[in-house]
Amino acid sequence: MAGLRSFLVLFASLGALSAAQCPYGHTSARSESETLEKREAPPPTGEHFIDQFVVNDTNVYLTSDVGGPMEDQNSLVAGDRGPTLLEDFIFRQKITHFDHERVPERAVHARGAGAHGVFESYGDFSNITAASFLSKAGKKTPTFTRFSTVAGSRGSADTARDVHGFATRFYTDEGNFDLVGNNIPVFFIQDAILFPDLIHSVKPQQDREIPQAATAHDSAWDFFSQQPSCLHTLFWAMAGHGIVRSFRHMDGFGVHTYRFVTDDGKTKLVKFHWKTLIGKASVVWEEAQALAGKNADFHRQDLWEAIESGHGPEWEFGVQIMEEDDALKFGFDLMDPTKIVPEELVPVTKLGKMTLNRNPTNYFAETEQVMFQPGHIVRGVDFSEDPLLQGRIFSYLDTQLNRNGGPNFEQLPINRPVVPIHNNNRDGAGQMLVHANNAPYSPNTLNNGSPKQATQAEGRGFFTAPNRSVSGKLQRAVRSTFEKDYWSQPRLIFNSLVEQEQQFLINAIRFETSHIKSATVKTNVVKQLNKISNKIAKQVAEALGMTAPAPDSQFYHDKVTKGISTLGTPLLKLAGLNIGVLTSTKSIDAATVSTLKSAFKADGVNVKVVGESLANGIDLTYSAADATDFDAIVVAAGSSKLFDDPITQASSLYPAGRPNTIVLDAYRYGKPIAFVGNAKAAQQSIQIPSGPGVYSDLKGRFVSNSTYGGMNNRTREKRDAQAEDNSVDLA
Ligand code: HDD
Repeated sequence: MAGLRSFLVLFASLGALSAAQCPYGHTSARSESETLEKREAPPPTGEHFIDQFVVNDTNVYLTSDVGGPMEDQNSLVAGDRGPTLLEDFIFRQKITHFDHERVPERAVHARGAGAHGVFESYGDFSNITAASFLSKAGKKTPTFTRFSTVAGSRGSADTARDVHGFATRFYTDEGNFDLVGNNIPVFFIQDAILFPDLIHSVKPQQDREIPQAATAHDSAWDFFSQQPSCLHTLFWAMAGHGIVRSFRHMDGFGVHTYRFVTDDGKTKLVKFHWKTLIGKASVVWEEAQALAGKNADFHRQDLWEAIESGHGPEWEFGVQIMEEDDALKFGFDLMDPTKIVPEELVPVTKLGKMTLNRNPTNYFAETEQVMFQPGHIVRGVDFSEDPLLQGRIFSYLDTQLNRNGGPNFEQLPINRPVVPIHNNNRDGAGQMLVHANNAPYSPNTLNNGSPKQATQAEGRGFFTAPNRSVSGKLQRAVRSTFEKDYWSQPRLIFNSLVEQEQQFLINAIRFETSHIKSATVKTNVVKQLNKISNKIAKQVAEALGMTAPAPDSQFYHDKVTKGISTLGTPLLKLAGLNIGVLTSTKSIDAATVSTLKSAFKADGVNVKVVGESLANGIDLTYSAADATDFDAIVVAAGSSKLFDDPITQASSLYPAGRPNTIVLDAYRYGKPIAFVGNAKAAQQSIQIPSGPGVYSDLKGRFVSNSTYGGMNNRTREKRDAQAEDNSVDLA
């Protein structure tokens, strides 16, 4: 079985506070000096800060909302056959609460999943930032991260092609810092005032609310082709970054340029990065579409299961650091969120690591009620003049007032910081605190001037970078320093993809634009694409039945950059991936199933064994199993009869041809497939050609005869060299 594990190596190369510590300090009086001191983060182990709010319903009586024990299974009615009485407060309370269970979903990023985690600093970075969570090697800070798609509503499918949200809150010992980013390092537009236009264009058509969670329609591409700043983000989304294998398999970006500020006020311009430690991976479009019907919760489930199995995803957190004077040095304005700074020019300095290690206890209380804001920043981090960021600082608070019906949502368990809150904000719907200070204003003498003003020099107050200054006349226009070249960087992205990904990207645009009805929009799209690449424009035009345009070469170039390709980057870990072993219940025993599973366990790989029935330790029946359940498939010895003839050999326990369909779909979705022992006959009978990612049995051993579907040549060479050592003995 040791050999079995080595198959995985080959596959890899393919591709808390206690009650006394209440955050608001209202259960234990704190001395002034205590609250003004620098505070330590809550202990990273032991009780989680959210635990103090968790309700335990074990072995208790049901009560009303105001505490009296009662029964609530029958409403109070008059006589045997009479109507329900208005007096029935139990009925009214239960139904009223139910009627108000929903809050407005997020205007964008409505569909998402979240998890708690911990961030650990790699060092003392006080030379670049005063942020306390980066002040010491090994310092741990609790986090909560929510991943999302953008356009779809709350019930839409996870695998819709879309930009993915990657929002993380650091519960630091100096307050909450939210990094509300995406898995794509750029954004569609340069000015927040265009956000409603962008979102109205990508959301479903106004009259029939179709299509859901999709940009394959006229208005989206009308906007994209009229607003060419969209093209760069669009190219990332049309490549694999729009259809990720899981949230774990994607990087994250702060997108905007921010500032780091030191205690003495020195500033640097920074761009934030999250780099996945599992490796980037995406699915192919055919599988994403199948998943949208077969398992709309695919990403949510993957995240949940990875954390439950102890293989919580990890990311390294880093920054590209640039000087204030460098703002225009790279050929564009660093305040322009439609541009990346290639890592060849400014490498990413790694600052720490985040591990997600705890699933929410209650989806609504935590994931739905978490209110991220780009405006939640801490001492040591400051904004930049990026007009998109400036607008976001307003929008999130505004939309959250709408979602929560008042300003006290920051007091909800998932939103409150892990440090005490002292200020003169008062009252409002849902106020949860009992403020004792009778002088809720500053300056005051009646409460000895407290809460005191914390400044840069005293009380470790937040401060805006002293270097920031502006001058000039008021204007309503695109900034003169914003590059008018919207095409060179999308071309850079395209050039940096491996060949198969380039074709996937073109196919994605072909799919989307084939849904456009307006001839004008189609023409405009092809014109824009032609400014990026004539090859792309030609291939799209061909699918649309249009004449291919002549090259418009002003922005053509051959440069490439790293960090863009998904298929060209080997996976770094296998944890949480699923292998399906197709077998026959008749030819396998429970001991073999169990040995198979434990052989993969050390790598965190789940093995699901598929058979005709659930006897002998089989996990899934052929009726229930689907290619989308697995990242790789092993057609095991003993199963070959199931593949011989879908009609005559089909078991009455599953629909005719089902095993064949699973293997064929896996092949179409680019998953590695291995045929073991006498299953080689199955490969012949279902006519899967040997080639990239298809492994066949040679002398009882597996040898790679090529690569994971979609691998590029560079990694293929390396992998083929490893093949001899990666033989597997499964038969
Ligand atoms: Fe936004 C939510 C990311 C531009 C307005 N945005 C939201 C979320 C993410 C982002 C990840 C979901 C947070 C969560 O999980 O709760 N948004 C971005 C990024 C942007 C961006 C990376 C550009 C760099 N957003 C942007 C602009 C505006 C908004 C320009 C408005 C002017 N975004 C919103 C919002 C949302 C939101 C409507 C919906 C729910 C919420 O804020 O709390 O206000």
